[in-house]
Amino acid sequence: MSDLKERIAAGLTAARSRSTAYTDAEEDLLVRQHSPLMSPLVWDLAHVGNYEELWVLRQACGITPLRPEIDDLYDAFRHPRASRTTLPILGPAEARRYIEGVRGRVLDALDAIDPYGPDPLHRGGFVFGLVIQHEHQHDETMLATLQLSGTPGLVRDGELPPGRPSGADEVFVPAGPFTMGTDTLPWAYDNERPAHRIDLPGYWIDRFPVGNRAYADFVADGGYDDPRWWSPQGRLWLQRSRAFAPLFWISDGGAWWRTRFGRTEPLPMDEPVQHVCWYEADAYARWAGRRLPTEAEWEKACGWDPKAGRARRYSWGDDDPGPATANLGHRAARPAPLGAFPAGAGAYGVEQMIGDVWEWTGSWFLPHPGFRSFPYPEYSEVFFDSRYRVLRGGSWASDPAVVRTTFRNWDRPARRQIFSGFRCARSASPEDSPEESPGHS
Ligand code: AVJ
Ligand code: FE
Repeated sequence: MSDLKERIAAGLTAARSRSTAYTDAEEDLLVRQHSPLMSPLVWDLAHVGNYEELWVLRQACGITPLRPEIDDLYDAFRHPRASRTTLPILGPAEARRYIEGVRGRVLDALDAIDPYGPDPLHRGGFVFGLVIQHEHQHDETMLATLQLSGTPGLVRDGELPPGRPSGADEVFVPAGPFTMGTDTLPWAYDNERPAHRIDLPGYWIDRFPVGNRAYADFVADGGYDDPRWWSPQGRLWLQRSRAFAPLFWISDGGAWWRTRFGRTEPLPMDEPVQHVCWYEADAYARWAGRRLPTEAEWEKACGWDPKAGRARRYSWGDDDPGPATANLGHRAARPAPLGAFPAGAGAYGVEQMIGDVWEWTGSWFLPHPGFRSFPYPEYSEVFFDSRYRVLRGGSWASDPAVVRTTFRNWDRPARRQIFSGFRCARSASPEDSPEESPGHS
């Protein structure tokens, strides 16, 4: 097998071993509705296999459907998440048999295809990249479901590097053009394309994500009770949700605790805040006299290399993520402390943009100029309706296959069961110059 085909086979196996680990549980845990926001885990499992059948076997290779009668059940647009336990979906044993049957045929298809031929689904292994990324995205969703269910056993205490002191610290990104998006990454989604020039005014952006300590100051300052900090929609969300702190925070009157996969532990003050929705991120930023970065500001700070005049695949360069550059792939079931990855810094000095927590941006999820839907409009295009905010950078729960400078995630602004945090930014004033920036490197 070619190198590319070997990499694809390894990617398929890695994604499947995650799905298997997250669904290696009692039947009841897999079929139950843990939250109206989430599917039962057994739905995600068979949906992953059904997507793989649909795209690799049927669309790319013209193979006759294995189980056409179940397509409707696993179409995410037909049935809302909250209704999926009421459908005649496959049980755990049958779901496992089905996805294994699909996978065997997919490996045969991999053998047979020509990744250098003209078919855009085959070229560069695109359709395999599509299903590998899709499975990893659902694996992260399954982790969020497991977190909501309080299931123990998913805390992995993998080693993470120590943090370093991190007071208020921001870096300056001078005015100038950069290239946003990509034309060349073979597995990039349609929404990351095409590459295009954007000229940004100068701005300041936090070196690190906002940490629990800083966020707890906002809470202690009455941030959740002060309408000044909240957008009109945010005020409505506050009233309806009765939120008083990030999801999974518990107050014992004096100190903060948090629950994580069924464990209760003191809130680690030096970790990035996670499980905040867009409204909370937006309110914090206003309280701090700042704002959320736009998506373009986030991407430029993350990946632009002004000396080379090109975008890097990750903030530190094009090398694959490693233990010293980012916290990805469920090494530990938590974000790393602030300052843990100096080797992962971008050209302007920002750190921890890749991994740890998804970062809310101030931008709606909209198409890049020149966008063309590929291979189907339901992946991205149907969400371009200004009801979804963009998140960037991936979380501790994201596999490296679904994280890069150009990768775009999106969600409703009220969602916070995802592994979401943020950092702040502010526009530069005319007298700001690169020389004055303490963080410019
Ligand atoms: C990009 C994470 C918003 O989970 O709805 C999964 C990814 N698309 N199956 C989602 C996705 C189709 C998507 N997000
Ligand atoms: Fe899906």
